[in-house]
Amino acid sequence: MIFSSALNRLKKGLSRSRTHFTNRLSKLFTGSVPLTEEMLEEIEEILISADIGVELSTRIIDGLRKNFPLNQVVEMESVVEFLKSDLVDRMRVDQHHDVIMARPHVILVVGVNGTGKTTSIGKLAHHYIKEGKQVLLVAGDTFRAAAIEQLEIWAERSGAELIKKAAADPSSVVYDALQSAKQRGIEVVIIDTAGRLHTQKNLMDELDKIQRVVKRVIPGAPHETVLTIDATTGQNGLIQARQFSEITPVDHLFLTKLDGTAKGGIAIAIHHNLDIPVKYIGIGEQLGDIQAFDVEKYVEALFEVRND
Ligand SMILES: Nc1nc2c(ncn2[C@@H]2O[C@H](COP(=O)(O)OP(=O)(O)OP(=O)(O)O)[C@@H](O)[C@H]2O)c(=O)[nH]1
Ligand SMILES: [Mg+2]
Repeated sequence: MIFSSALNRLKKGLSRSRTHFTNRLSKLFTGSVPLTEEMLEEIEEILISADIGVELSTRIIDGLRKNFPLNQVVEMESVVEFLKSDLVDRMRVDQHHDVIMARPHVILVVGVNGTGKTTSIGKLAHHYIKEGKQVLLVAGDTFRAAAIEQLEIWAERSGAELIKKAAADPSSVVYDALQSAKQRGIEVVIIDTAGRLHTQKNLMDELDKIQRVVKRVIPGAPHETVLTIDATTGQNGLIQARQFSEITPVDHLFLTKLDGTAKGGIAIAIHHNLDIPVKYIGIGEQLGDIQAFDVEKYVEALFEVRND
């Protein structure tokens, strides 16, 4: 079978998760063995340890139990096929169409410190610029030292423009940037923000203020509020996503660092538990290491038996 290069890159990015899943499953299914209760428990354990979450893993195993009689010989491939289609069915949502209607289309990127906001903004800029769009980045992290320079580097790499303002209040930078984008007919504006925890009231208030300024300058904006979640933080990522989305409106997630975890199941857990779709995934530190989240491809890559 010929895979698209995007799928190959996704598989490479998810190679740790894949090894984790398939190695453990293959150990269970050596030779033709009848299915036992212990094997079902072990499969459940594999799912849980891959960050899919206890509740969902239990449901999946209940389904397996109904479909595969105990004490009968079962092939690993049929179990894997069952798991794949079960996961895909559970996570299928309306596919997001990447339609950009408004001009400027405003994307606000928020999240906890170090989860990959600035890097993901560089990747998003690259993605839109490849589509021929004009992209403006806004240095709305005026909090952390060197944050502006970091965004500047991503602007250069991707070919996006940048609006920054030294020692300014983030909402004032955002205001200036949006005015300028409006006047110049820029298509996509992506706003970087400082890392914050849901417990930091002053910083969460600041985010509110940014949202208000955006709305005031461009009614209907932000068109997307994206929350970055670091996949390597496992179930903590799920907690973060829940806490954050309770305080500020979040349209979808950018799940970062999936290349750095053996537990790729967190995408499934977040989808299942929070009903906030994962729109993008990050699978590396380079500009091109971004993919639109595609449930089928993702599950396929997660379970692919390694032969490389
Ligand atoms: N492997 C890998 N690393 C990533 C990915 N996305 C981001 N990183 C790394 O994660 C680290 C933090 O990324 P930043 O983009 O600075 O995160 P941030 O959320 O902007 O951080 P603050 O502004 O400090 O809150 C950097 O070392 C990035 O290279 C990814 O998809 N894969
Ligand atoms: Mg940053």
